[in-house]
Amino acid sequence: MKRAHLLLAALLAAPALALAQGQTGMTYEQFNHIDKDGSGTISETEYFTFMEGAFKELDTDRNNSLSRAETADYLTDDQFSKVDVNENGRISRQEFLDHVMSEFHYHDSNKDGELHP
Ligand SMILES: [Ca+2]
Ligand SMILES: [Ca+2]
Ligand SMILES: [Ca+2]
Repeated sequence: MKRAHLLLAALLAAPALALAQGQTGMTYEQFNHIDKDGSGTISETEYFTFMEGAFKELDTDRNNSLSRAETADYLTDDQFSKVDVNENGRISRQEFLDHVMSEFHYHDSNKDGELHP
């Protein structure tokens, strides 16, 4: 499993309790991997760039959407349905990015545009 996939799984599968506590559900190593400029925080741009890359890696047949098969190792059926907002059985790039960016804003509890470890 590639590193990006592990991180994605951690982010998307973060337990509800951790989310409620405002934690990112990331390990130290995952955090540093996304924090490209080493500032100690993850900016919106760093997060977006990482997630665009994660989408490309998951989209193994390159049709610009994610099937249940492509995400089977990382998302449960319930999680898939949550991201597939228009319920067409595929996660589009837009649905994916909308979802992960809403997570970013959720975790950015002090609204400074940065995620702190
Ligand atoms: Ca940073
Ligand atoms: Ca695909
Ligand atoms: Ca969809």
